[in-house]
Amino acid sequence: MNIQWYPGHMTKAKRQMQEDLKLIDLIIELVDARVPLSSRNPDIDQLGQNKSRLILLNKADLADERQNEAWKEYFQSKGFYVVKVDSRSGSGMKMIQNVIQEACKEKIERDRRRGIKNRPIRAMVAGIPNVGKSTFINTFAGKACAKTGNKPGVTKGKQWIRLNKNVELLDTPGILWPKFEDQLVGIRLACVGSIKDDILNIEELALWLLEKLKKDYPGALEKRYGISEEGTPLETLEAIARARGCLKRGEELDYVKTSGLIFDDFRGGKIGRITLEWAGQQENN
Ligand SMILES: Nc1nc2c(ncn2[C@@H]2O[C@H](COP(=O)(O)OP(=O)(O)OP(=O)(O)O)[C@@H](O)[C@H]2O)c(=O)[nH]1
Ligand SMILES: [Mg+2]
Repeated sequence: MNIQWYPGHMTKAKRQMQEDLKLIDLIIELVDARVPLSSRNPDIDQLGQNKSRLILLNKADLADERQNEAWKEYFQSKGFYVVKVDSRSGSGMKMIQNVIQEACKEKIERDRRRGIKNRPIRAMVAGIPNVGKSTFINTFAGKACAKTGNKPGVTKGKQWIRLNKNVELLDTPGILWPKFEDQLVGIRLACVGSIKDDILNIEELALWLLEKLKKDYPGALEKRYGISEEGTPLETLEAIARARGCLKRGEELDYVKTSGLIFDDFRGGKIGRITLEWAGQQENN
């Protein structure tokens, strides 16, 4: 399967982010909990040197809870602070305030030693497209936030959102790109809906997902569609088509329609809480 994906403005966005990073203490990096490595940008660790780092496993509500825990440990072992969140419901938000203070304790201490009082922590939200940056900012900042306007002495036009007296958020999220040269990364991102459907072959993608689900989450398809999971991925796709009456004129099975239905269900969490990339098991992914 060949996923062609040419994001525009990539260099420009990276340069913009490099500029923005000069203004901040902390990077809040959102990853998709269902594909925590594939949804990261390979440059961010290098770009983010010398910054405090917080990884949010976003869309944790759609991912396998056992894997959420495993990924949390994985990233913690690499030196990141980590919080599992559901930005839509707001679950996990309360914890973040405390974790931010903890992640920036060196900066707070440095300020204290220099006699600087109450300088807020400045944070930036970063992540690949569709990972939930806007949803997170809206939920986290909530109604209580106020835009603090342009700050004198700082690059013109930058808006800061004051979350409370301790934290300010740069209001333009840093948009990054995943490692789209890697086919499997592309496939996983397409499955979770981070790459537009119309640039890939949805039937091939559905067959990949069905095989994956049967291997890693046996019984999930059976439960959702009342079908047997025996047989090839194609046979499973056909069984789902029949179970859901996805037919073209003349009783022919409609593979495209069936594939679309499977992805709607998968992305909406209706097949269960599923993680497509398991921590510490590269060979299984
Ligand atoms: N279930 C679930 N859905 C989420 C969560 N966070 C975001 N979403 C959904 O994911 C989709 C993308 O969210 P956005 O906030 O627009 O993502 P973004 O990163 O700002 O996207 P771009 O601006 O395109 O880069 C929306 O449909 C959100 O409702 C979450 O924690 N759980
Ligand atoms: Mg957005």
